[in-house]
Amino acid sequence: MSKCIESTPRQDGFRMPGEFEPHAGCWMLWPERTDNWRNGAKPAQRAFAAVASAIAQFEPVTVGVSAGQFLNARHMLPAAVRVVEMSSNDSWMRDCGPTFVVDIQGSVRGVDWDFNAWGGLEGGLYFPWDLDDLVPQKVCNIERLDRYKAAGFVLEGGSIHVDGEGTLLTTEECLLNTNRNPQLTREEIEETLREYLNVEKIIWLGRGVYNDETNGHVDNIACFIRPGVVALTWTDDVNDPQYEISADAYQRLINAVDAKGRKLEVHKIYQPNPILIAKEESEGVDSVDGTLPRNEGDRLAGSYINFYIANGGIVMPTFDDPHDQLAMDALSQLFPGRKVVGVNAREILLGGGNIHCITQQQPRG
Ligand code: KQY
Repeated sequence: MSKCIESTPRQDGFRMPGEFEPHAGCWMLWPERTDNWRNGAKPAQRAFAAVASAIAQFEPVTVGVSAGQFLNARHMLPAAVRVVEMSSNDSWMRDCGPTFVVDIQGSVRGVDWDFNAWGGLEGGLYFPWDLDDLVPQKVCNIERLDRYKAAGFVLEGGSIHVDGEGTLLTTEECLLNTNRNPQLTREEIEETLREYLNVEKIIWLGRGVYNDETNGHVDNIACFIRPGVVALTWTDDVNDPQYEISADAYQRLINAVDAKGRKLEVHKIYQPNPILIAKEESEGVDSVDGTLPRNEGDRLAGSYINFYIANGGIVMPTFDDPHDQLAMDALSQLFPGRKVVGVNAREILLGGGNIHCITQQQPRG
């Protein structure tokens, strides 16, 4: 049975675990909309399949797919990956999917936020988003998990990271944006996060990665490696627009203490060289009013921070860039005991996000 619960996770003793805690598996959605993914979404589907295969080495993966794409997805994905029919407006499970919470007995429940496609009618990335908004309910039904509905509160999973010990990392650019919860003050937003994720301390960064179309999701700029340890995207190039953003984030992080009163250890991960949309990439996307244009020469929000932490593994984006190996080496050192696997993620980046944005971990509980 899967029911909608009226109370909050905090009231019931549930908390959001860190991504580095054990997983029951990983959820994804299948890309197909041709106004976001070039060339009929075929290159993106190959990239999503590569991500699903990489994660499936470490833990069970389920991919939700439309009826029309079921057979194609089943064919392109390895047999170990479970494919379930699930309609959605696009394929960003991190953002439209449920956030899972656990209690001390090992029970797992979902949190179902309101989703408005990264800003609704004020700069959102597409309309409608009604099918995406149903994804948490569908996932919880399939898993027979009870669900908390955070009604009236807009949030995407990529806009938060937690350490599982009471600390949450987010950005002002996204959570305080007037296109998310304009009726709420910063304090009320913090209070809602405390209730639904059972955190104590919220560490606010300023902005996310330069040109990130999500209004600066934290999962592209910084993340917890484990409690007390954070990775941050970085450049030493003072002329790069990312420099000032990362420098500000660094200052905020080294001056913060977490919920347990610890100072944070901050590791800089050098970003890839600027990644620009090529002519043929731009031309492969259907131009549709109300969706973000993909113009030749526009800079994409490339970052190595957008990786997925699996049981015993890290699945990280690579870009055929000289910094790929540096980032891989850094993550290998930061995650001893996990095997780091790189997946070329340019096709995912062209759609506006990366590996973390298309995945959602379900904790083991
Ligand atoms: O989390 C993300 N980065 C999702 C971006 C959505 C892009 C839609 N075109």
